[in-house]
Amino acid sequence: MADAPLPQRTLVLVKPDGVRRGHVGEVLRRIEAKGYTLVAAELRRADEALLAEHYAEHAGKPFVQALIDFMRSGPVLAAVVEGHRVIEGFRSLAGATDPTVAAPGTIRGDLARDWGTKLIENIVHGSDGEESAAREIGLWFPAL
Ligand code: IDP
Repeated sequence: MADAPLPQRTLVLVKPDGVRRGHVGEVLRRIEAKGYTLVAAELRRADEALLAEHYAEHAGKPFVQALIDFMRSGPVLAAVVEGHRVIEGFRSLAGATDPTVAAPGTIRGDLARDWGTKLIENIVHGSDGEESAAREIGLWFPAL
């Protein structure tokens, strides 16, 4: 008998704009409706050190401090989501980084817009590869 495929995990964050605007339930609903499994979920206030690590790949970019400040502006819902090809699948649910061009039907396309600020506020984060997923899950949920 063939081995069952190993489930994959990704880190999802509902960013402070998503929490403030009441979209936590809608984001989780879409994840579950798609058929993925929630492994952990917690409303958290992230500190500067965690966020600097989380966004280490953006260190030095002009928007990184504004991004960290925004991510500290209120609670975030951090979640670990599991399923075959979930990293790619959640990014597809999330849509393009820029909510103005994110396709309707996606989380960002349906729930976010450009507010004219320097920072792109786009409701959710999802890990962008297996290596970053493992690193980010280790940062946010060290006990998993
Ligand atoms: P992603 O979240 O779609 O993977 P990344 O390029 O990893 O996009 O960027 C991380 C986050 O940084 C984005 O979700 C967005 O909030 C913010 N961001 C990315 N590029 C820009 C930019 O050019 N200006 C302002 N904010 C940006």
